[in-house]
Amino acid sequence: MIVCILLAVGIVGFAAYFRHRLTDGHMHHVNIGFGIGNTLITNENTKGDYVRKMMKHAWDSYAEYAWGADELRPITKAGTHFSATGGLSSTGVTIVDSLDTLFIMGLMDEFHKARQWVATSFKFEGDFSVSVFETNIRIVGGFLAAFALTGDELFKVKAKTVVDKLMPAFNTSTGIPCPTVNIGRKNGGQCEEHKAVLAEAGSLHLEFAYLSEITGDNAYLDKVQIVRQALRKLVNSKGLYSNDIGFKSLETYRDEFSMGGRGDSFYEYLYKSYLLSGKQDTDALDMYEHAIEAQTKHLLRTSKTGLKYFGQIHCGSCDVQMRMEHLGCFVGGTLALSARDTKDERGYLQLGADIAHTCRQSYQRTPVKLGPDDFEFNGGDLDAVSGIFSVKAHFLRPEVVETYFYLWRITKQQKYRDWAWEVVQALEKHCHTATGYSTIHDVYDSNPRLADNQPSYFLAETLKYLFLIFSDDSLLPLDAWVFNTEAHPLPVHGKK
Ligand code: DMJ
Repeated sequence: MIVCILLAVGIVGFAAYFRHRLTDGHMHHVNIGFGIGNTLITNENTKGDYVRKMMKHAWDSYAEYAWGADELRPITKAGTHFSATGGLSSTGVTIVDSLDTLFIMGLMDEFHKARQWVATSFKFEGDFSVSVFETNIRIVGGFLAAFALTGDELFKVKAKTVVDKLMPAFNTSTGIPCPTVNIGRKNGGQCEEHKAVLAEAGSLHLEFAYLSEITGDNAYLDKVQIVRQALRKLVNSKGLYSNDIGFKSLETYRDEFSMGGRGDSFYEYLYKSYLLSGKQDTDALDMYEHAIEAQTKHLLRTSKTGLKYFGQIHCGSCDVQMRMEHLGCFVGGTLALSARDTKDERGYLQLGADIAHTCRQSYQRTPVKLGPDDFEFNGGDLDAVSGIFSVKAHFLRPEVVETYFYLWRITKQQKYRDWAWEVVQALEKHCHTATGYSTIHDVYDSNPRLADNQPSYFLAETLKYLFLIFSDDSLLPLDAWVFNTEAHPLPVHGKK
């Protein structure tokens, strides 16, 4: 009886809370799937609430010391500039990247302050070049998710304004965009680079497709369809895609293959484009399955101690290097998410779980219980630890907790929540400062030096995935929302 009363009070309170949130200010009601099972919002003692406090601390510190700058330097207590999205001036990347996390966590005062800044101070103009990829995943993705969650037209307008300035990058002979574009010049200026990067060219589809959907203008989708068809032609006889590709002519510059940086989100976007389209885009699924099959055949290795990982190839005649990057850990989640749409559901799911296990080992085998940026597999006790040429820093990246998130949602095995909580504790112990969270120099140092950077993706992705792991599945259900590679949720076609 008491339980029923408490439950009823909780449901009413919870519903009222979100009715208030979703109808506040410029927003109209949008169903983002909050369910009555989600008690995290009102229960102060939960792990989800704890993660929300981490977000508030990261955000408040940014707001106090770096407001309007791209990212916070928590030790210097100053703002820093991220040239990939803003040339010489800042575009408030942390603000735009954080909008949806603030909203999802119910940090509404902070969200409204961020919205106000977007309305009055966000500028994307000047005679400078930006990275098409970084601008797309962080700024465009941030605005689009904010629009999808709130229905606030301001965010749609901002997303369109930014993408329209990226469009000249696609005026190449292949349709593959120039990696950077001068946003101050009508024709985009001279494209100075000679080559493009697979992950960058291949990680535009979700945002451009959704922008076409909400504006009714197919110009955006058309561009990325052309990119897809061009990339498709670059596959080699083994079914592998090189990370170094041409955009002036269809060619590959170097046989570099990996699931890590420079390749990673190309694979992620193939599957997620299928998902976002409401499973209409079967071309994307087909390319994804073939690409995973080829990567599995030619790059997947099992270490002597039984850890599975995707190795890397750096030249045509080179052997597979026995190393993996933190960035490549995302694939455990994508494999798990995609499993049921593939011809080998059990195989994909198992491999996703194996990658999660390997990536956790890279965290477990350090004194600080946070993983290095890359690690090697040399046999015996040296598996999944950094070598002499590895980057031993921890950059507050999301990929490992991202994989825990998908595996938790899909398998419901408690260990993924436990592993995520281990990460929370390690972050608190080693990266928490009085003024935000900091990357650290060396995860093999039990008292690591702080590296003085709080990347925007820590707020956009790492904290969001951690929060969602401890939330109910009805908060952004995976059959209705697709997360872009910066963890910005976009609604599945036909579900909203
Ligand atoms: C993020 O900006 C995105 O996840 C991107 O796809 C690659 N890596 C960073 C964070 O590690």
